[in-house]
Amino acid sequence: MSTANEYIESVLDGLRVRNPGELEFHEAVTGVLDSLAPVLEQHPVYRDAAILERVVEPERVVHFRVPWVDDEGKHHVNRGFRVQFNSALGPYKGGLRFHPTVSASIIKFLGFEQIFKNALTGQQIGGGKGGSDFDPHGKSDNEIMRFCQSFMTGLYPFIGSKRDIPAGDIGVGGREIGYMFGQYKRLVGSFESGVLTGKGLGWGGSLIRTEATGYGLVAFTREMLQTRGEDFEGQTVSVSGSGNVAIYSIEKLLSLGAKPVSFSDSSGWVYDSEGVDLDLLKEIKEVRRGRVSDYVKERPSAELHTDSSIWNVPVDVALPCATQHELNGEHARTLIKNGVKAVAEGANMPTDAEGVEVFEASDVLYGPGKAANAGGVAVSALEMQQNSARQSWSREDVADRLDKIMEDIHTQCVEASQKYVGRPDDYVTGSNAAGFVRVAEAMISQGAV
Ligand code: NDP
Ligand code: 2IT
Repeated sequence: MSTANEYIESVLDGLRVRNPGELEFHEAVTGVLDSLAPVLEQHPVYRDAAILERVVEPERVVHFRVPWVDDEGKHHVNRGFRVQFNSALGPYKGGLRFHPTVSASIIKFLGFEQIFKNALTGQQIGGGKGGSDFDPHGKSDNEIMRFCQSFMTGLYPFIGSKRDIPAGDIGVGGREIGYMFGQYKRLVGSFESGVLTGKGLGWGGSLIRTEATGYGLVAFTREMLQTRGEDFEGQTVSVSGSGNVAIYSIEKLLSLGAKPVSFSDSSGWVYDSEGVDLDLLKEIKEVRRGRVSDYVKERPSAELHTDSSIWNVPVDVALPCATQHELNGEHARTLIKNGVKAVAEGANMPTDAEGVEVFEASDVLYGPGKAANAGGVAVSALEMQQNSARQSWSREDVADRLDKIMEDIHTQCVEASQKYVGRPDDYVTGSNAAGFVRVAEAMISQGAV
C-alpha cells in the first residue's frame, strides 16, 4: 500500500486532470490535503471510505446565465455560479461574490475552504459558495437591483432554508441581500426568512452579523497572541481592504487599544500615521461608496500609495482583509524582517502558497482564513437559528456567542496541531485537521453518498 503522502499526491493528480486550469481550486485543495498525512495515518478508515476522493468533488455545481439591462437600455450577460460542495454537516452555506475575477475556479476554491471553515464553527452547516463575474463598481442603485433580481431568478430553484443558504462576500452586502431576498420572496410566494443571511435588522437579520467577520478575526488573533503572553494594547496593526471585513476589524482593534495604521482598495493603499479615523473611513466606504483616495483628501496624517506594497509598513500584527493572493512570499519575508508577531487572514486565501511556506517556516503566529475569518459564517448560522425560532437575540448575546465560538475554534486548532504535529502553534495543520475530521466522521456515518 502507498504511504499517506503518496496517496494524497495521487488524489491531487486526479484533481488536476479532472479540473484543468483551475489553479485557485488546485491551490486550496493542495493546501488542505498537504496537512492530512498524519490524520490519514491515525484514521485508516478515511482512506478505505474514499473520503478524500469524495470531499474534493462538489455534490452539485450550478452554472447559469444572468442577463440584465443597464440604465441606458444596453443589454449585458454575466455568468452566475453556485457550488454546493458538501452537505455532511448541514445545508450548504456560504457567501455570494460579485467581482469581475469570479470564475468556476474561484468559486470552487472558496466553496472547498468553506466546508472546513463551517465545520470549525461547530454549527450545523455544510459548505457552498456562489457568485458572478458582474462588477458592481460604478453601477447605479437601479442597475444593482435589476442585476440582483436576474441573478436570483437563475439561482432560486436551487436554494432554500433547509437546502442552501447564501450570504454576502466581496461585492455583496446588505443592499444586495435585500434585493435578492425580495426577488426570492416574490418568486416562491412566501416569506422564507432563513433562505439568506446578512438580512436587514428589521426583517430577519441578526445583530452583529455585519461586524462578525472582523470582530471574530480580531478575537481569534487575540487568542493567538495570548498564547505568547501578549495582547492588542498598544500594538500597531496593518489591515488591507476597506470593505466589510476590514472596517469591522479596525473597529474591534480600536476598542482593544491597538493602533490600525492602514487599509486599501483596488486603487491603492493608505498609511495613516495617527491611526485610522474609523468614522471617516465608514462615511467614505459605507455611505458615499467612494475610493480610499477620498480619505487622504480629508485627513492630513494620511498618505496614499499606489506603487509599493502595504506589507512594507513595519507592524506588530498584519490582517489581510481584501482578497486572494494579496500577500506573497516576498511580502511575508518583509513582514518578518520588520518584526511582525502575528498574521491572521480576514480574507480567503490572501497569502499565496509561497507566503504560507514562509510563515510556516518562521516563528510568526499565522492564522489561516478558514479559522480566523469563520466568525462571519458562524453568526450567519446564529441568524438562521433566530429565524427558525422567530426570535431576535440581543447584541450582547450574539457578541458573546461569537466570542466563544472564536475561542473554541482557536482551541480546536491548538489541540489538533498538538495531536498531529506535536506542537501547539501550527494553525494550518490544526485548522485543516480539526475541520476535516469533523466532516469525515459525518460522511462515514452517512454512507457512500
Ligand atoms: P467587500 O466587498 O466589502 O470589500 C472588499 C475589499 O477588498 C474592498 O476594499 C475591495 O476594493 C478590496 N478588493 C477586492 N478585490 C480586490 C482586488 N482584486 N484587488 C485589490 N483590492 C480588492 O468584501 P468583504 O470585506 O466582505 O470581503 C473581503 C474578504 O474577506 C474576501 O476575501 C472575502 O471572501 C472574505 N470574507 C468575507 C466574509 C464576510 O462575511 N463578508 C466572511 C469571511 C471572509 P475595491 O472596492 O476597490 O474592489
Ligand atoms: O467566506 C465566508 O465565510 C463568507 N463570505 C460568509 C459566508 C456566510 O454564509 O455568512
